Amino acid sequence: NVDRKDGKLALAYIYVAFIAVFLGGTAGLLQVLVRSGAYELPSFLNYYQVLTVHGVLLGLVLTTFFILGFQTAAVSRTSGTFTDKQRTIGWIGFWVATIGLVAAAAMILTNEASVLYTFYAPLQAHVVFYLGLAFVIVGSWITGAAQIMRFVQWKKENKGQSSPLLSFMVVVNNFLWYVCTLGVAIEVLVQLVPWSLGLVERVDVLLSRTLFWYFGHALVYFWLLPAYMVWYVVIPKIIGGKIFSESLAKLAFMLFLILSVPVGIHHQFMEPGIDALWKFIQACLTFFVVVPSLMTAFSMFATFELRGRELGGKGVFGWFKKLPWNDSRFLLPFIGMVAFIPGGAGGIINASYQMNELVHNTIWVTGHFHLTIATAVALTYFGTAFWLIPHLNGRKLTKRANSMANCVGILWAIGMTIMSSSMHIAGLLGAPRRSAYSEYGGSEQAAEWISYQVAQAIGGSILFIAILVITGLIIYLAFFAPKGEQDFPVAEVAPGAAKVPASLENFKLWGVIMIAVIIFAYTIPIIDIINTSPVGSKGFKLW
Ligand code: HAS
Repeated sequence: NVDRKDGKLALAYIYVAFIAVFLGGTAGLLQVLVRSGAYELPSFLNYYQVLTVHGVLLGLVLTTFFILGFQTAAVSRTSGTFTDKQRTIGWIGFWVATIGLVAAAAMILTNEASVLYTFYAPLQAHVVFYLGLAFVIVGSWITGAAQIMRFVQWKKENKGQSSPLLSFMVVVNNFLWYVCTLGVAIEVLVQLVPWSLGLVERVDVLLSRTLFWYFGHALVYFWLLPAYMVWYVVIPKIIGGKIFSESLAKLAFMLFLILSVPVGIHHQFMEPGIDALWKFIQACLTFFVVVPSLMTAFSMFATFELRGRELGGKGVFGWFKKLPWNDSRFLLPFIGMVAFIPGGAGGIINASYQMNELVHNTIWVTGHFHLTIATAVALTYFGTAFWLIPHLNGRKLTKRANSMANCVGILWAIGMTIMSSSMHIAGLLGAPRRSAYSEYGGSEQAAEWISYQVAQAIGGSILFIAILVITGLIIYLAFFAPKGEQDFPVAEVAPGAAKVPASLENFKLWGVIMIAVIIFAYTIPIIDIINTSPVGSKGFKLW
């Protein structure tokens, strides 16, 4: 079990994450209603402010805070209780991140930072917004360090043994986070803060975007990997099965470590100023980073089929019926997995340069990330929180709460199918993302989008109902659920599995490969950007 003191730290993070779900979800409802044309925002709010609240709270706050909470619990469960020093470091990280969050939120609410969750130049925010985000990142580094310290202690105490899978995964995710956040930290400290303070007149927009996307794509895998932790380690236990292959899981995570960062330019295919060769190279690397997800799909199918057959499932699909469909701990992540199949396929379309020309900056992309982050990942987080919170605070996920949680999964599946499909279709018809309702001067093409925008509002409203149920459930599980024991499921490895090769545990080796691939993929594009920068002597230049 997770020690109660460690549990408090994990819970603090998770509660902040769910406050973000409620507020960010409300902003999402306003979003779809405005885009449908049926509703106008009150005069004290503007469209981009609401879009920023939505993106920052759900894309940055829910994720980062849930991940830090979940990972703290996961390390404590599988490597052992934190020492007092480690836990204190964890709490320092929590407070640094939370102070940063409050500062950044205050700026968004006062319309001083309506710069969207991607916040790169040329949109400019109040300096306090940037500093607030910097604090959130530094806070996450500090808590992440506490998790790594606990893992290192385990390694010292258990020399020569292969490390606990869940803790190993947490450490990989933290390393990924340290390396990718360096890009955004440089962007914020070297470009955005001096510019926002008026110390420099201009900043290079292309450099700002490139530094952001160096961080921004690895960010999506920082979100995804905790969901994969649940899929690989927790789900097999819930269905009564075993981990299909520990080596496969560890290899998949190491592949994410080396391939998640050097693909950021696939967000910039349509941008001038980056040579086609580097776009091509990063497109190829993007296709490589699909591989660990395909490995994950293979492993999950194998786990499900093996268990289903063990329970007597016959024929090609008989095993499928044997899975525990009434158990929300399984059902919600499972719906997430199903959504990730079209979500991942959409990602592959985005990454195919020529097709990116069709979909870039259309609402297709919004459809893509509502399947990936907002369904595959978010539903896994929700399904996990519903058992993790009672595990940490000594309560129980009751039968009724479990049924409510299943309702969340079903509402989410229905709402997201309607919303995301209409986003994908409208995107192919040319509807732009990040824009409020407009008839574009009576344009015939824009008229085609309106029915899909209404469908998005219907889907979005169903999702909002799900968010109300989630909020109610979290409050119930935090304060009112009956006291009891709720298990933190961790599966064992299948018997007869081969020993994990030592090279897969060698962080130095994979770290060196990671840095080498990043240097290869980014050095020349960045030198090119700086050398051809239009920002003259009056503005800021790196060298
Ligand atoms: Fe993406 C844009 C490419 C994955 C999130 N992506 C975005 C943005 C976000 C985002 C937020 O190349 C917008 C950023 C912005 O604001 O501008 N993405 C990819 C690729 C993948 C991918 C190649 N994205 C993700 C994940 C995200 C995420 C994961 C969040 C968590 N994405 C792009 C590109 C763009 C982009 C371009 C830029 C577009 C533009 O022009 O602006 C891959 O990693 C996907 C691989 C996934 C798979 C699926 C494996 C399936 C599994 C489930 C198995 C199911 C089971 C259940 C076992 C290959 C593991 C079976 C049961 C049954 C009954 C069937």
